Amino acid sequence: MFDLLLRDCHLATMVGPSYGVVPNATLGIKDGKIAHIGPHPDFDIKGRESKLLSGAWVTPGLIDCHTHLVFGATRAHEWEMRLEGATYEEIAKAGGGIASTVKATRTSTESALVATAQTRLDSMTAHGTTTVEIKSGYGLDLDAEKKMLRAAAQLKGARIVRTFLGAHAVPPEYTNDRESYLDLVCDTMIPVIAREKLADAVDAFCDTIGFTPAETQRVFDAAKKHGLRIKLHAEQLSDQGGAALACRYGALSVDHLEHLSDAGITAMKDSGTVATLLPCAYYFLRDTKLPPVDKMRAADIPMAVATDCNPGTSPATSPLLAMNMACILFRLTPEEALAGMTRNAARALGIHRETGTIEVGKSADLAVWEIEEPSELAYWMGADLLLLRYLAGQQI
Ligand code: DI6
Ligand code: FE
Repeated sequence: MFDLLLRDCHLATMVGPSYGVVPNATLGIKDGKIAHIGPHPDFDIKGRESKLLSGAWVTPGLIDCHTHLVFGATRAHEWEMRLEGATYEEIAKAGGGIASTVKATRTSTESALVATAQTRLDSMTAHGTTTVEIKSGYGLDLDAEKKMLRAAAQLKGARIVRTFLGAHAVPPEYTNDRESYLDLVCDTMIPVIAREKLADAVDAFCDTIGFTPAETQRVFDAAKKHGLRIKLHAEQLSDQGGAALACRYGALSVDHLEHLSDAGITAMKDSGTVATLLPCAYYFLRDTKLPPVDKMRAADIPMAVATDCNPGTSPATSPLLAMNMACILFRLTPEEALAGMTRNAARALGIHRETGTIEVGKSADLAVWEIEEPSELAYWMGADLLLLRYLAGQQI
């Protein structure tokens, strides 16, 4: 006896080619897990509860594997400045950019951070997200970083995976002493975050307005020493060789990658590290340097797609919009875009044994859609296609 049966649906399992489609299916859920995949109708199968989906499509719940969802205030005024010609780097150098969000985040209460992030998360989940990764990195001191990570854990309606991004920017009080800020990140913050289990992974921003490869390496050494996984903002605004560096440390993912070089591709090939593409940030910055998607595909590098939701470069919440942009701007196929928001996003978070595909034994994290074929998930722009969402077998 199953706890729940989803009957008369089509499955895009994302296992195998062509979306891993199982047409006319019955899906059985028990103890929060996918327990049965079979044909419809199937009169022998019994469930405590049964839902007739009348030909709707079921996919794995969407996984947004790169966001900065918790932050103090929007930066709409800077965006207006950029519309009038200022660049992201210019604004950052003039004390705006990440630094202005740091100010707002430090002065926000934890409950205010929870409330504003919850509103954004609600808009993500309304478009099918069941797992969201959330980075710190707007606190940049131990208390404010911990406040952000605690706020992230209080959000409701999705599985939350937390990443410590203390090396996002050098905070204003350390402008003339970067070395001491890195000491603080590596010798104080990372050990505390690891001990108090406030994050699963450590990320850094390796770029001209972020941290050098040598500084990034220090952060990675500290993460490794304290048993935390590694991710990296790499090759977003310039080529620093960050992807190759992260691969040497067995990173879960390297993210952005617009400026990834051939050497970076070679380093990523067969490394197991996922390439996370963030087309909404590319769009919002009016970037023109495309990530080398053809070369990634040729090298069989798994590609994930995420919103990068943040106040400066990507005020995006819809996973479906990110998929659309991945297709239109980066020329992913709709199937690659969906794999990027499910199977490969799970790998980018190291949770692929639990979620990311529809397979017996995995958590019943599912999205049910009112569409005729799975490519429509990347095709519509801003449509409300979601009918139902399940997290570990519970409708939410
Ligand atoms: N790259 C990004 O796109 C975000 N962080 C990063 O390192 C932007 C963060 C911000 O501008 O607030
Ligand atoms: Fe980011």
